[in-house]
Amino acid sequence: MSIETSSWDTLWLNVNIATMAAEAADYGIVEDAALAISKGKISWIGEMQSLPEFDSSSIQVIDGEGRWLTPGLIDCHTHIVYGGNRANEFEMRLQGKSYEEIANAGGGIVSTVSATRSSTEDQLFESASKRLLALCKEGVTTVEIKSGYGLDTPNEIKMLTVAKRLEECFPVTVQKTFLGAHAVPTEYSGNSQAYIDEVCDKMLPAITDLSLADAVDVFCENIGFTYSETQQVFEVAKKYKLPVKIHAEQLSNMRGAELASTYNALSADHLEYLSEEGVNKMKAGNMVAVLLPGAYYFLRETQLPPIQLLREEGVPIAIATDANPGSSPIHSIQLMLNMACTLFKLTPSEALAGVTRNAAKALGLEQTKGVLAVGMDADIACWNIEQPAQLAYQFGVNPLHILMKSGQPVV
Ligand code: DI6
Ligand code: FE
Repeated sequence: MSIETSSWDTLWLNVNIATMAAEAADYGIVEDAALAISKGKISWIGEMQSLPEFDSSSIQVIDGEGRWLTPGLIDCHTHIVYGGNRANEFEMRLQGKSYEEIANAGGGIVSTVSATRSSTEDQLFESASKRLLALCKEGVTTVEIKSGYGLDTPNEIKMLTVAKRLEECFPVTVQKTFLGAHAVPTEYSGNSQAYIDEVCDKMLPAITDLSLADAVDVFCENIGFTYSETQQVFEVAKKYKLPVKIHAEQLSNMRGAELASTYNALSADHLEYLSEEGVNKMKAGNMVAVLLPGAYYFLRETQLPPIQLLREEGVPIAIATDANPGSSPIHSIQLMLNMACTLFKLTPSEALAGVTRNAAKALGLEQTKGVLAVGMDADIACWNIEQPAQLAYQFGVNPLHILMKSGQPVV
């Protein structure tokens, strides 16, 4: 079979590749390999010895010198657009107050809502830029960003507009998620049903009109929204043909993941208190389990998600930062790789799949991202490592060598 090399515009030589292909064992390794790119898509992958003849005068050739390529990393659950910070609540928790107690006393999410409402779009853009830059520097090429600190129509629109601007200004794909049902704002205190009506009848339609959301999320929790309130939001999302996701079983078992499975949700996230029934429903619903070791760590949670059960049932596991000011003020995907292994006992290969292939699926992007294979987007990270397990094993020295977005090196 002759291979069409004339369309190639970029070629990596002398690399080892962790393709993360689903059908391959472990990392899907191709050693001593080359990878060609045509117009932002991967057009050839194989061993150096089977590389066809090519015209080097018209191709940008990059000698990888034995380094490793992986798919660009995907942080599939973040809240990086927000005003202020909650270091005071961190101190309160260290003095013995729980996350729930602080939330119930008027702190928590609603305190970030005040700071976000009083910030201008430019101020939010500037603070979120720093957080996004930290992620990109660690190899992230796709990020999900949630709203949920505006909690009224103009402020939710402001947050999602910032997320959209970030995509325009950074070499990163941004998936925008509407999380209007994150907390009950103070003006609706004690009347969560009226707030849910506002989310369903006003906010979601306005945001859909502006095409500002790729998905809809709900915080289903005793300090968030009930099973039936979550259901109401999901019904409206379904009407607008928006995929749903859920913050579920983080602090208690509300059967949120089960509910989400009946709406073909992309993912259920957190899941420390997920039951066996919940695991089975997630499997039946073809959902991704997004685990968030940063929140588990920062809240000093001790209840582990049912990892072995998820693994046995073949529910894909993704890992994300949950970067947010309250429960995970952590903007490091590399640290999450390490924590997924140390705290959740994932293998380094499972952890890497969690920020590549399975994270893509959690965002509905599995047709184009998360795996290095012919036809996929050329979002590629090149690492100064000797074996892929090093990505999860070490932390603090950034091994990223070159990051590529749609076939273009990122500066
Ligand atoms: N669960 C979380 O971990 C974040 N949101 C949520 O629903 C925390 C948000 C915050 O505390 O500001
Ligand atoms: Fe979250």
